[in-house]
Amino acid sequence: MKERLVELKTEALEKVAQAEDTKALQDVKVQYLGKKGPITEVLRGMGKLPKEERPVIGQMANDVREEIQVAIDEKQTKMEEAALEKQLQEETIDVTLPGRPVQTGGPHLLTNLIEEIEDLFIGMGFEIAEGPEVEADYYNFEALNLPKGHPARDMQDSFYITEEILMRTHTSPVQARTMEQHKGKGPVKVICPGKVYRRDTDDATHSHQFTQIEGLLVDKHVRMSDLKGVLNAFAKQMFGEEREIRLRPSFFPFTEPSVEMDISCKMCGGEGCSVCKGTGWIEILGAGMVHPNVLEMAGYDPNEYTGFAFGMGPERIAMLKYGIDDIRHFYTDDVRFLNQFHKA
Ligand code: 2NL
Repeated sequence: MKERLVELKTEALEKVAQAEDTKALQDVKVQYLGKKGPITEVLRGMGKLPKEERPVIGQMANDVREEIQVAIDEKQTKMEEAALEKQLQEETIDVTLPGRPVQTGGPHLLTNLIEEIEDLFIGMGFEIAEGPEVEADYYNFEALNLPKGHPARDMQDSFYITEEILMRTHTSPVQARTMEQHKGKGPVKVICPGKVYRRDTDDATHSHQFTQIEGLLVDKHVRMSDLKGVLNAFAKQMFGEEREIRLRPSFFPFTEPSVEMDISCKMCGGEGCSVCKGTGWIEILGAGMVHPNVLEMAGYDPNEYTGFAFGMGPERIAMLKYGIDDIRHFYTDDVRFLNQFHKA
């Protein structure tokens, strides 16, 4: 019986050593230490032994049982440790790896351009004024010397909401409101940036929604030369000290006289090229002396007060400045376009 027990022990320990996973180890345990296992069998057969041998064999069987159990437990612990070690190896995080780049947004190029223009005029003592995009017909047209039936307020060209309310077609109504608030007293010195709306079919040069910046100065003794001085300072700061301006006669219903301002072309230095279409000059904005009717409707005495006003299109200026060939780029939000104007 002793030999049998030694044999069982050797066999069992061999199998423990060979077990490659927990399942195999569990099988060894059931096979050798289970109720129907060979050691239990040895213990059962002890009745046939001489009395004095029973405790010796009993002790030996228990020792063998104990030894196998310890071997199984040790192996089990080793396996668990190995599994944990493997998992730790596999899940190691390399903290020195560079991070994934985060996509960051930023102000739209028109926002940046408008703020740049605002800053130049703030530097000359102007204030920023804003107003509603859904506007009364009165402020959008009537107060700007465009009475009902005037050919320049074509119903077909505006988004009307009711007969008296529309999407503003320019930012001039903000200035009309600002003048009204000053109750016939000067000075008024404002810059009005914002979105405007026209009923147009969108194409490379037209958009049903775009932006505008207008300026207005009303006070006693304001003259055309004041307008020219302010516009000249603006043009030089915005486009470069070497630029020259010229004013050409034009027409707007809300100014008299009216002018258009050109700046000398930087591309060709005035020689004539494709940007200036061979003229050496590029049109930048429209302006003029505020029409007496407009002053009067806002509550000013046109014999006492005069003013100048101007208006420009940030899209047009950006297109000239950056060589953008399609106005729709500003509004289709293609990041490949927008990112080119991302400031660091
Ligand atoms: C252009 C021309 C202009 C004005 C806008 C204005 C506003 C008031 C009174 C008089 Cl309240 N005038 N604004 C004057 C002249 C020209 O805009 O080409 N804009 C893109």
